[in-house]
Amino acid sequence: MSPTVVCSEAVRAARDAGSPVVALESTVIAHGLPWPHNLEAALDMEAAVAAGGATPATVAVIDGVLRAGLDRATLERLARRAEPIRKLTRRDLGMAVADGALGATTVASTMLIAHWAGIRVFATGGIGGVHRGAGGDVSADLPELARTPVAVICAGAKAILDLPRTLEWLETFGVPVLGYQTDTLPAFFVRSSGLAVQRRVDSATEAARLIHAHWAAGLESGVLIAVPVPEAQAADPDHTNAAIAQALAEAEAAGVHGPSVTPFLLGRVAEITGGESLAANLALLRHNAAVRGGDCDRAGGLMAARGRTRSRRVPEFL
Ligand code: PSU
Ligand code: MN
Repeated sequence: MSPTVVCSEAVRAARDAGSPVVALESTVIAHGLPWPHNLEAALDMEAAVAAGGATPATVAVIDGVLRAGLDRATLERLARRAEPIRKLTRRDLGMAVADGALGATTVASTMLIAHWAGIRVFATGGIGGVHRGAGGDVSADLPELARTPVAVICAGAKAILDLPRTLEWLETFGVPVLGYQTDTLPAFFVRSSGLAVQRRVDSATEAARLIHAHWAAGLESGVLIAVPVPEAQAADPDHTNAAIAQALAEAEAAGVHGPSVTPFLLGRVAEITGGESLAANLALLRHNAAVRGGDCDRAGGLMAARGRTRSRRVPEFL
């Protein structure tokens, strides 16, 4: 039995009609971006998904209830941060429900809740991964990708991370990494990390076919579809790398650790680059929701599989 996820009327109707739904996360709203850009990004992503013909389902835990599909007032509540908002990953969900807490969901917990709600596709910015250095900080996003069958459209892993080790981790744990119109893993604010993806796809139809094949073979992991930031808003790699180095040194000096690391680094990189990284971040979020949400819909196949997600095995939809 899956736990109860309360879907909005629009999400429930779309899901029951077998029409496309694309999940969106809320940590990026509550912890990843500054006000008011965060609200704007949340609304833009929803609008982009809708423009592609799919129904957006932003995921969060609202007063202890797991929700897929939020109204505008709730998005604004998460964006304004007038009250404490937890950053919830897999381990935190039970406690958030027990406490009736307000919490934003990361890539990991959004995948999980999307899966429980029967949603197969999720668009976000950058996934978490293996952090740099010897501290052993590995985002819970990675093991979630290894165990939960949701396709995650992203701009690769956040550039503040150790990207080669993140890619190795995904390989070890069986998560396919598709490059959307690219041969290399995007590096979030910039278009390429220089690291080869497992496989390039040039259309959503091709991506959908491979994702189906993965699940049809009985594999139950997620799949990454990595989309480079649009050229016009890509950040300068030298600025970005210098800002990341400075932010990492500051985090170390200030003893920042645990779930605070990622919000701290993203915030400092945005400040140090004078908003250049922020512009790239906003652009890639919108782009991932727009291009891919619509394309997955037109590709059709991924969505056709969605109704079956509540059974753990998805063998017969090819
Ligand atoms: N990408 C962004 N901004 C963010 C995040 C990703 O552009 O705020 C969030 C996602 O929710 C991701 C989380 O799951 O950061 C990873 O945090 P951690 O490294 O603590 O696992
Ligand atoms: Mn961490």
